[in-house]
Amino acid sequence: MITLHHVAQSRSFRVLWFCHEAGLPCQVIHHSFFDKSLRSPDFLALSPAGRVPAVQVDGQVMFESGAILDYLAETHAPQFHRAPGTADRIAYLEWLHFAETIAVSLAILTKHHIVLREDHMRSPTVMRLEAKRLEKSLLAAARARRGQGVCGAFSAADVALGYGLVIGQKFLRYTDPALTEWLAALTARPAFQAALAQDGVPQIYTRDFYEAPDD
Ligand SMILES: N[C@@H](CCC(=O)N[C@@H](CS)C(=O)NCC(=O)O)C(=O)O
Repeated sequence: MITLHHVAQSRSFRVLWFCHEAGLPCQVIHHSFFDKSLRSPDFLALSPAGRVPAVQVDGQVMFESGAILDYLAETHAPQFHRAPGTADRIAYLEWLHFAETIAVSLAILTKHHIVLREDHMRSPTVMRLEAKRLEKSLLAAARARRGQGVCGAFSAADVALGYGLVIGQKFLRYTDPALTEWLAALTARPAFQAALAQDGVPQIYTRDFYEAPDD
């Protein structure tokens, strides 16, 4: 049994989704960004910077979503892993980690659209620039797909990237078929739908779309 410390719509969704893909039993502990529970000594013992996800698995504690997916795939779901020496190993590592390149753009956009509440703190220029960078990154991943995923058959890298594609819709209107077809394929997966049903009450993105204001 995996215990997942989770906040709805956050990167911990990657782990929740992966557990459903892999059929791994997972107990979800829902947290909030607003009640200081992520700053409690108990939580900081699991995740030293107070971030989600954190998991308890195999008698160990882990933080960092990419590392967690890689570990779970390697140890519990080898069909979603690409081991050293296998053909897709390099692509697997590249895209698993590139998912954080995408997540950095999401974090910047989230900060400027949502976290910074006063208009004078927000930058429409940063909003537009980062949305462009996000689109380029998502297109790079979308065009790397071969069949079910960026390493051929579906892998942990596709879950990590897929979270970025799903949340990216809050800031970008997808028109390129590479993005719309990828999104449709991911969101049609039963494991994605099962994870979504368990995600919890939206905490971060309460609107369907965040428009960059004109200067
Ligand atoms: N690279 C880390 C990022 C973790 C992270 O920043 N998580 C965000 C939610 S998406 C968080 O917990 N933020 C709370 C905070 O910054 O205090 C990962 O992928 O696990």
